[in-house]
Amino acid sequence: MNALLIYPEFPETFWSFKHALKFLGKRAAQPPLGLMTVAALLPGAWKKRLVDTNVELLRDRDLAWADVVLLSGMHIQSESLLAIVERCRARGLRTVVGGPISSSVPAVELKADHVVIGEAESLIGELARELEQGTARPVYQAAERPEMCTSPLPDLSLIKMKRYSTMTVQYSRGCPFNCEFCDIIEIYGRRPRTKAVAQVLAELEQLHAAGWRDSVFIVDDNFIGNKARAKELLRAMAEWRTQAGAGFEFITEASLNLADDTELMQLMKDAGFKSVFLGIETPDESGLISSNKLQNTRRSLLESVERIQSYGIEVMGGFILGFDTDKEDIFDRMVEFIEKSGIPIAMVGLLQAMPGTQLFRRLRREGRIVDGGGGNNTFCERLNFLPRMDAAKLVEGYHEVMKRIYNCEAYYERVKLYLNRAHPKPAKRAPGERAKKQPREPWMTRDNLRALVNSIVRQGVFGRHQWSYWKFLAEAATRYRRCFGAAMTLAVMGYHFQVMTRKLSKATEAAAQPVKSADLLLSETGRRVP
Ligand code: B12
Ligand code: SF4
Repeated sequence: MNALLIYPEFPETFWSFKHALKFLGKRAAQPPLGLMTVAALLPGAWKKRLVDTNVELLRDRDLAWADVVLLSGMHIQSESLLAIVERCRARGLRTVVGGPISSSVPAVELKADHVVIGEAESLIGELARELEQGTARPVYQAAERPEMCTSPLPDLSLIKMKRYSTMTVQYSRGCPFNCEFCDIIEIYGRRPRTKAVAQVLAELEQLHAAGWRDSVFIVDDNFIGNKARAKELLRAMAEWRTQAGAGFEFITEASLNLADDTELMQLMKDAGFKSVFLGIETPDESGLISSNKLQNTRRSLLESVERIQSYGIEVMGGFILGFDTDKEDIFDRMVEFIEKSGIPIAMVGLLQAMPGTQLFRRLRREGRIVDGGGGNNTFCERLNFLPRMDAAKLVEGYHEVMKRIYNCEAYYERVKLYLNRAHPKPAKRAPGERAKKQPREPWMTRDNLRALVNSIVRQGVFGRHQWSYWKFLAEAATRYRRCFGAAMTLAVMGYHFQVMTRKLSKATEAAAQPVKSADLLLSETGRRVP
């Protein structure tokens, strides 16, 4: 069989990093690890090709070559995914759709010949056999969540590695917490399932052997879901990194209780972790309690963030507006919190009731669900549920928050606050005291240099906020010389968020009327007409 694996295109969103990637000469942030894993699970005798439409074109000759097309994706990729399925159907080509999208969109709406719900490890053998025999069923649902020891080494040979800014490795699936809005725990479960240390090291080794020397995203739902195991892995990663030499830096996602474990933070630092994405959600404790985000309560969120930053780890934060408990002052409180947090990359989104979640079930019981949503909560002007606050006010407030936090000056202030905490000036040595040996970070790499030149041209010469940019650049080169690379990377990321925020404002202006009328419809009937 000739199997063509296709990854649909992402729309332009805050998370696409599109405008920052241009600076680095990259086309997408990360490769489609789900499809690379599926490829490794398919029978060895099958021939495989992978087309990620985010970095290359899907050509008719690829489709002509294929006997079967396997697609993966998130809910947000549905438009592109459906267009590809349609293109295949027009040629009479068999299609299989899997990945997170199949857990959020009903199988019939995906229009594929076969839909796979859940993780591939336990059912791919049966699917492949039945595809060969021509007896494959319309829907396959994984009966159980497989242990991670059954997950193979992803097939790295299928991707065009140089077109991505970051490579990915998955260590665990699932998260022990129980946040009401979360679909992770519905798709991947609440018991963290981890790979063996040797499996992870083999994946890193594979990347190293392929010439990769850059950042690696450990794409776990919650890297510290099982702290004891994470520590064991981190010790091994630190040792591996010492032998592998410079270049590898890690990013991951974790829960905020990371801040409670100094050993864990130190181990992450030693293993080369440079940033961590945390779901902070809201500075309003009643919102955290009502959404069951209890691990974020009974603590100072700001102090927790600062503690993590003090280990040289950048915190990226996820924030949500639209909880039932949100009052009108939530917008100001959110901006104030983000300013004080020193979190440059703050992903503020509108609450979305993802199908399959506890939130969706509750809102449906309360008659407040409008539709299944589109999977995008950071670039949208419509909600898929009836909020407690006036919907138009909520959407307007959200856009206002984005404008304020991605205002050039406000953004650079946060970057500086973070740099001061994560890369403090070394303390003055006492007379006669010898300098401690510290592992030196490269001041400037080839990629950094390329980004810097592009950044000077786009932001400093043609940008809209040249004065703020040059002021920041001057400070980065003098006061923050010790972490100049990190400062410039964040300047480039800021450019993406500034462009996206401008686009968001334009979209709001254009949509101002429809938002209001749709809103009236909501308040009168409790349902928006689709
Ligand atoms: C890394 C990551 C990203 C990366 C992009 C990675 C990429 N190239 O696709 C970044 C950071 C850019 C990102 C962004 C977003 N992401 Co994201 N992301 C992830 C994360 C953490 C890991 C993805 C991964 O590599 N997994 C590892 C692989 C091995 O797992 P897998 O893809 O599920 O594949 C397995 C099965 O699904 C199945 N399978 C997969 N495909 C196929 C295909 C076939 C044919 C078959 C048979 C089986 C099969 O088999 C595989 C092995 O078991 C997941 C969480 C997760 N646990 O997966 C969220 C996740 C996929 N993201 C999610 C979301 C919502 C987003 C955003 C929309 C967030 C936002 N608010 O804007 C954005 C959209 C992107 C954009 N450009 O705008 C949701 C998707 C929910 C959904 N139901 O669609 C997830 C599940 C997390 C969550 N609940 O919040 N994301
Ligand atoms: S901590 Fe994150 S992954 Fe875990 S349940 Fe809450 S939202 Fe989901």
